[in-house]
Amino acid sequence: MTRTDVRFASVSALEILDSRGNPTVQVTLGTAEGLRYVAGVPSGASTGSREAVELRDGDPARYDGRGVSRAVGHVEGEITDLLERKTWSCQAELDDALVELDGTPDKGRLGANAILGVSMAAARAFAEGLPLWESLIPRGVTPRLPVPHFNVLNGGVHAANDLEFQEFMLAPIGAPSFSEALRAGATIYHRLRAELRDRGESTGLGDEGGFAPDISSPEEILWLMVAAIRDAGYTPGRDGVAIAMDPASSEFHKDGVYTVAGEALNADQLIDRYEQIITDFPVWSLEDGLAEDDWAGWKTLTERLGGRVQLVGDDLFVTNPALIAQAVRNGIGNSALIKPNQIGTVTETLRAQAVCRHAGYSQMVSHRSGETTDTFIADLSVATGTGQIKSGAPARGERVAKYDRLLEIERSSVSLPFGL
Ligand code: 2PG
Ligand code: MG
Repeated sequence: MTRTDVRFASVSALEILDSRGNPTVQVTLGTAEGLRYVAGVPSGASTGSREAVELRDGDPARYDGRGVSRAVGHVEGEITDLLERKTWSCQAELDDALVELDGTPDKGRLGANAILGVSMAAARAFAEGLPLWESLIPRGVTPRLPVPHFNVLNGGVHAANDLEFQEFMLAPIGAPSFSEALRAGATIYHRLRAELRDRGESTGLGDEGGFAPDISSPEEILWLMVAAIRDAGYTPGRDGVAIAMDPASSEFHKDGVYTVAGEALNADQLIDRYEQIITDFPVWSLEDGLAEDDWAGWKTLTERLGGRVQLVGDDLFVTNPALIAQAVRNGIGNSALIKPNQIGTVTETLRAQAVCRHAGYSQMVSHRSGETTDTFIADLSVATGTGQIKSGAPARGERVAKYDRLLEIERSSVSLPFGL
C-alpha cells in the first residue's frame, strides 16, 4: 500500500546541470515527518513538436538562454503554495491539481520541467516504506524486469558525425535474466570499440554514450553490430541479441523528403529501405521510422512492416494518451515510447501506458538524451511490466545509473520475471 496522507512541509528546487552540460530542474520535497525526496528532470534534443513545454529562461546572458531559473521559481512559488495547502491522498490527486494550477494544455505556463520534478519527487513520498517500483504497479499489471536496449552507435542530433539515423541499439532479448542481458551489452560494447579501432574509425562518443564513427550508411553500422555480437560469442537475433533502431526521422525529413547518406527518399522508398534492412539484419524494433507529421506514411509503414517488426512512436505520440488513442483508431504503429517528461506528470504517463495496454500496443520506457542520475524510469519500467527499456549505452554514469538500479531490483526481488 502506498501512503494516503502525505503532508509536505518543505519544497525546494535547484537549477542543476544535465549530462550535456545544460541546466535542468531538481526538486526536493520534505514531509512533515522530516523525510526528503529528490527528483531530477531529463531533457531531450530530438524533441517532438507536441511535447509538453520545457520552460527555459531565454535570457542570453545565462547559459545561452537555456537557464531554468523561472521553472525553479515556479516550484518554489506557486507550486509550494499548492503543495503545502493540504494533505494529499494519492499521486493522481496531486498531479491533477498541478495540471489545473498550470492551466494550459501543454504545461507551458509553469513548465513541464517544474511540474514533472514535483510529480516524481511526490511519487517517492507516496511510496515511503515500499520500493518505488512496487508502489507504481497499476491494477492488474504483472511487474517484470525489462530487456535493456543499449544504444551503442549514435548519430543524428546526438553526435557530430554524418550518420542521419540517431540510434542503433543492442537488445539481448534471448538473455535468461536482466543481469545476463547487461553483461551481454557491456561485452559487445567493448568488442565494438575494438572493431572500430581496428578499422581506424573514431571511438569518440555521442550524447548517449554510444560510439559516433564517421560512417553514414545505416547498413554498414548494422554489419559492424552483427560482427561485434558474434565476436562477443552471442547469436544475432531474437534468440540471442537482436537490434533496435531509432532513426528519429523527423530530424532528416523536410518537405516530404527524407535524406539518408546523401540520398533523397520519399516515404515509400524509405519503407523499401527498411524492408530490406529487416530482411538482411536481425532488427526487431524500429522507432520513429517516419516523421511525426507523416501520418499517411506511417499508415503504409504499419501495413507493410507492422506484422514483422515493432513500430514504436516517439515524436509521433509524445507519451500523450490522446495521440496514442488516435493512432490506435487509425492503425498507426504498434508500440509507444514512454518518456515522462514528454507529458509532464507521473499520472499522465501511467494513463498513456494504460491506453497502450488496452490497445495491445507494446511499450518501451525511455530516458532522454540529456539525463541526470535520477533512476525513476528504471522503477517505472518494472512496475508497468513493459518488458523493455532504453537508457543509452552500457557506459557513462547517467546511463548506467538506470541499469544499475535494475540490477538492484533484480537482486532484491528474485521472483520477478524478465523480458518481453
Ligand atoms: C529519442 C530520445 C532518447 P531525445 O529520440 O528516443 O534516446 O532522444 O531525448 O534527444 O529526444
Ligand atoms: Mg526516439
